[in-house]
Amino acid sequence: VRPPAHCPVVIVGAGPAGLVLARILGLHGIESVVLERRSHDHVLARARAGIVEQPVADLLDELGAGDRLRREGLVHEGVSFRFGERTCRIDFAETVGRHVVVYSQQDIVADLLDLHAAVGTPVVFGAEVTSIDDFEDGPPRVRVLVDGHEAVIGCDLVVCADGTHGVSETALQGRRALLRRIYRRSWLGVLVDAAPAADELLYSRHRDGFALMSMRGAHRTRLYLEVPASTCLDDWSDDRIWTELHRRLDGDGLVLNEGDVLERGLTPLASSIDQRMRYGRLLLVGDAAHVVPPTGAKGLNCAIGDAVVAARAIREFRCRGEEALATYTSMASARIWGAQRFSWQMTTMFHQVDTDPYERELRLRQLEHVTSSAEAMADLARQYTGLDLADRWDA
Ligand code: FAS
Ligand code: PHB
Repeated sequence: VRPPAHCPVVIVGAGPAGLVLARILGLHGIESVVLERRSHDHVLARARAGIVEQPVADLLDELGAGDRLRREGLVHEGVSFRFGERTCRIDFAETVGRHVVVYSQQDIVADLLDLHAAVGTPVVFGAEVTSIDDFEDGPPRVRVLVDGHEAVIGCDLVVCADGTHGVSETALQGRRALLRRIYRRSWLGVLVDAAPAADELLYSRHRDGFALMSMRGAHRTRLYLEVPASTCLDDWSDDRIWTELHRRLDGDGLVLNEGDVLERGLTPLASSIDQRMRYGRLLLVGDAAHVVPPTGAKGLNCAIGDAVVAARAIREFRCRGEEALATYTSMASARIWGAQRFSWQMTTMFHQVDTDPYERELRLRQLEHVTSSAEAMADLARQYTGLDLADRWDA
């Protein structure tokens, strides 16, 4: 697929945000093109998120990309927190009548790409956007390199769904209203060829650090260890990883099943938000606009929530022009700040984000508080299973 010379909406990035946005626009008869710098195979191979909030799973269904998620995804009606000598289960169904679906981000992206191929949305792989110009005052020009050839695409709007360290960072250099928090901690994540040792996720606050047992279907376990941000992956042999995982997660009748480590990776914990998600005719969605630590399983879900709001702004723009873009940031920010706050709370409760003894005790008491009553657990369950999307895609 070659990029067109002009397209009403250019979307940079074929991640969840860009692909959901292209689908919603297509259903409203608005033409877009998705430009993705990586190959199709690379995009599908990237190990990322694994938890889909109920409202997001329902949205994917409505967009026609939910069949495999419903067939193969695991519906989870609770999650367990272990801290001190206690293991406490948060019952989503009992408290708020909701659930989450365990289904990988790679599979969501694969399902969306299949759908786009079936309906003919132009998704151009190996297309690196090298610059975005003229977006502040009028129709943007998007410069893209495809197979070594440079092309310029004229458009009415450009949406940067290019994740962290994408071209939007360069295009907006020095103008961004960024707030950020660095935790000096990372997650060492492994995908293991062994059945999960329990039916639901287990978040464990251990004196040696946080650990999480998740899963990818009934036969593969996804496991994470809190490590210092300075950690070098090469310093962690499989044996060392297993020793630490058993130390932090075994107990209360649970013993992890060992198996071949199929994938490993490091993800630094960071929070950031661009308080301006719109710059003239350039909109930011997903990780390009904000990042959260994965502890709250919000990154993927927030990115898809942005796409719904951006689609609304684009539809309004086509009727009312520039003024319609003015409300984009405020429409998106309530849900984004909800995810920021919840991710920060989950991260600080479980991780050794500081060495101050008072802070450490306070964070333990916070964990005790959120599991101390039915009301407190209902509040946590509501946030974990998903804040309502800010808008209806088809309204
Ligand atoms: P994405 O980063 O998914 O997609 C951006 C796309 O833009 C990429 O395909 C990139 O190749 C493309 N791109 C960038 N620059 C471009 C250019 N100049 N031209 C063309 N294309 C360009 N979230 C969770 O909830 N749970 C997790 O466990 C979790 N683990 C993660 C692990 C890692 C290593 C990372 C990096 C993130 C993780 N996240 C997790 C967060 C993650 O899921 C993101 O929130 C989600 O991918 C955001 O989706 P998008 O905003 O679409 O950005
Ligand atoms: C995952 O399965 O990758 C996962 C689950 C829960 C989280 C983060 C990641 O909070």
